[in-house]
Amino acid sequence: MARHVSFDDIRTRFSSAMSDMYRTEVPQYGTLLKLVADINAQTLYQDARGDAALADRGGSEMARIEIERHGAIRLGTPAELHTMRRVFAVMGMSPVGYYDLAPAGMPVHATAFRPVDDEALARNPFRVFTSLLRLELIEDEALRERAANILERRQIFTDRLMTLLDRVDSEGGLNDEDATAFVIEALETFRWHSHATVDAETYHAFHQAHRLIADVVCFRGPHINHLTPRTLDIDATQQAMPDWGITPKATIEGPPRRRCPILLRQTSFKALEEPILFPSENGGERGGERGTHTARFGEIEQRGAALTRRGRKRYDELLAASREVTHGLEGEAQQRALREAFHDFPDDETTLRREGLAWFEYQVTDGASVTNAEALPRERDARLEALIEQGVVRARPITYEDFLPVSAAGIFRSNLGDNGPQHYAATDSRADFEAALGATVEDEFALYEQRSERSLSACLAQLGLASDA
Ligand code: OOG
Ligand code: NI
Repeated sequence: MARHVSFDDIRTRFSSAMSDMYRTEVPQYGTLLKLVADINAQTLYQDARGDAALADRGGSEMARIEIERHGAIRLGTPAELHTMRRVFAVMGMSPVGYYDLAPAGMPVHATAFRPVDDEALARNPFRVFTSLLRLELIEDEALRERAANILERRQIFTDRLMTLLDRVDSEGGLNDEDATAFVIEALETFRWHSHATVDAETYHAFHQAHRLIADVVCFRGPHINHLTPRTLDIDATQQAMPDWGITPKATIEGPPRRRCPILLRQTSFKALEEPILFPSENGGERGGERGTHTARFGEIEQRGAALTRRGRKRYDELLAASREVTHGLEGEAQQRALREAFHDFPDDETTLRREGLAWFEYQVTDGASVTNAEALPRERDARLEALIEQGVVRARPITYEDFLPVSAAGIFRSNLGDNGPQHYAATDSRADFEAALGATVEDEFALYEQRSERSLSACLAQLGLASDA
């Protein structure tokens, strides 16, 4: 029997094919890639002459940055989400986290599909923020039904893709030829279609209810709406964007600039106004009315350390409190106020670790060994600190691999405008989402904790120390 291609390889083939497709569809994305590569090279160069903190993060972290992307799609029905989970599973991507965007005025809830184990993340941490439309939040009953009927009839996956998914289920994987076919077929689902599937009047009715509804309901599939490269210096990238003919949104989402970056900082450029064609009277695709649709945009991100539950709670509190001082501010003034608001959030790795605010992973320093195990503290945390102090063990922050709901809402809003309700009532819809998905979403905090624990146990074992002292 022919050998199966690894899910990691399929993910990399797919993300690279998607990047090529998006570059053709949205040329500004190609410009953004060049700009980010430029800034990353400069940052690495400066860093190599400075404290070498980045290069120090280990070869694999640097190697993945060149190919690292996240994208986003918006699905219309539970069945679509269910099949999408099967598609991403073939790329070694699992649903992590639940994001309810209703309180922020978006009639969707979401998860992020991404690889979860260390090795897969190091190879290619491709992620897709995947939203599901919540039709029940449309108030107008007739409109709600119209949307449901339209979505019911569409098929966003090709027949060949469905066959290949069944093959994975029955045979456990795909051979090279099938993997190639899989990438081609899966890409079809993410492709942009300039032909709307509904007439102009229907489109405008959905658009009026919420622009997001028009975007999800009126097209043949869930076009990829952005693909985001990772920059090592988001402030420098944001600043350089206008010189490259790109206009960024006014504020960077997420935490302020810090010496020790935490979580995720993001900025985007406005969605393009693209020509679309409505079907003609007789239902044909030719000669219909012309219109425009804004859906697809560009985004950049900078990633820092994953925070523990405790650290995240403090981040959420400070961010909420900062609203008062950042309100109405833009650009540098907004960032200055935000930095001020985060003043008390520790900004050195040692304190972040000792206070249990960020996740770290541990590694035995090259050639190091324990000379006097008896003299080490017995209690685990104290023992770890002693080993770090003695230079036997090194601690490195674990990169945040997920998303931030408040930032995501900001990204949605900057591209969809502020029409529609400012917020929908928060209801506990996680169970509905998981029922549609056909799986529970993984807990991001548990994943970071396991990663940290695993690295610590490996260190202690390597040093010949018991892990449960
Ligand atoms: C998704 C917006 C969220 C992010 O990076 O936070 C997102 C969307 O607009 O569909 O991609
Ligand atoms: Ni994004």
